[in-house]
Amino acid sequence: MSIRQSDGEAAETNERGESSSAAAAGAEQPGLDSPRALTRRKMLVMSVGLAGGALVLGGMGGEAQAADAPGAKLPRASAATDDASADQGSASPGRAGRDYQPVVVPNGSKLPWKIVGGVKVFHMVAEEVEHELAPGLKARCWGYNGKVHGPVLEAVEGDRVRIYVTNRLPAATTVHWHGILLPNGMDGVGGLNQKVIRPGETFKYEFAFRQFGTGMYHSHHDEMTQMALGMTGMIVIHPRRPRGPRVDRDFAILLHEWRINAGASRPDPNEMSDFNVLTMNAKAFPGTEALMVRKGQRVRIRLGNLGAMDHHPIHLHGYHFRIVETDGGRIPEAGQWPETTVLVPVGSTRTIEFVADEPGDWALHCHMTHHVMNQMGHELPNMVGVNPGDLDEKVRTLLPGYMTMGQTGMDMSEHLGHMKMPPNSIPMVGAQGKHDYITMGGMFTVLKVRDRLDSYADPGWYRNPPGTLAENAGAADLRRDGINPDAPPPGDSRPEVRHG
Ligand SMILES: [Cu+2]
Repeated sequence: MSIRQSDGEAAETNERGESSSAAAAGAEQPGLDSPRALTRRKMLVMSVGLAGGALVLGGMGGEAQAADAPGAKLPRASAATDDASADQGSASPGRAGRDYQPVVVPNGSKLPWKIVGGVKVFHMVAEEVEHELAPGLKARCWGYNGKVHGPVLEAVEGDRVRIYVTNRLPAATTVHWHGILLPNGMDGVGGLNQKVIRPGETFKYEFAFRQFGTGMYHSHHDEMTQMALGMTGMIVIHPRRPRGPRVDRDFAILLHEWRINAGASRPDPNEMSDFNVLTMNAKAFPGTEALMVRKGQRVRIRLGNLGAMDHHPIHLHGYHFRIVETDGGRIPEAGQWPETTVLVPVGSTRTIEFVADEPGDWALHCHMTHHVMNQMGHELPNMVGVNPGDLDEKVRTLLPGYMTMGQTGMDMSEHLGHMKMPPNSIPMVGAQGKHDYITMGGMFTVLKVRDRLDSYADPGWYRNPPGTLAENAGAADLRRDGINPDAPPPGDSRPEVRHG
């Protein structure tokens, strides 16, 4: 079934929003400024009006940021508000740039929409997708519209949405709108709220967003299988009127966990506890895209978790942030407290905000240390402290290329060059960083804050100003500060310990 526009006059589309992160681009929709569109909006205002919801200019939509795509030019300063919208009411379908600052989805995309008769119309297709979780690791997953996870559904408080869901899977499915206030029959629990969507069928969901904030969507039929294979996505609903300080950068990251045996081509939905691929927007580091921010910008990061079993304490380096919102709504300012780690439980969203006032490359990662490992890092015998002697040579007569690993931990940087990886698998840890090897993989990404940015394309590694980088101490430093590196450590009074 197709919802390609049947009413060429009335429909407006955001086809450009289809590509990665660029739905933003939705800021300039075809037809936005056509007299016809304005007339239509006026009509909508009258027919759909939201009580008390006059559009406040200079708020969320005040600084029209046309695009958040990598490479897109940054706005110089606050742009003038779209005057054409000055006489518009609030319940016409919300527009990027005018009504909201588009959300950025690292490694992800946003669901295109069109407006038909005042309703935002989306079309989701549940289907199998070959997805790359990190360079060198692909899996046959289930997702939506060719993406894993599904594209972010972005809308504005008060928007009425009609969402078609076509099932191109070999199994029945449904879609549940997690955290969204809606009529019971639209809630999407297979069997309880609706008939399941059988293969080949298209169902129609329709409701108005009575709220703003961060929600999620996911299959609610054979949940264990379908969510494990990737059938999840985020919902971002911007407020119709500004609430709280305006943000300059608004990111959405969905957390997930997978069991993909090395060499296997499908995630294993039967896994209950031993997940070996941990992802942000379905990418494991080094596959994760960095978050680019200009110094001084106010940043919002929306985190969601639709993994099977694990809650993730997501830790941000370099900043103190506030948790401003859950999937149950905005937290009143008096109820917010400062944090450096936010626990994102399964089936929840948490939104944090902070002002990026310290430049650098800052780690943003799950603090469960096994969640920043990739495949194969978890099932090895404990070899720490073991001296393999000539074991390797002996074993190599039986197993060419054998190498004992783990005697000093899991820093594999020395071995990567001559390690033979099984096909379709990724090293258990990290990637080369600017200064050395980064021994984290999985649920790890980087927040890149720069004094100046001409675009949101990745600016490369941070250049530390002189005197602000930890480095090898010189003998002169040690002498000056009266430190003998060969002496017992200060405070270590054990008589039997002799160093050097
Ligand atoms: Cu975690």
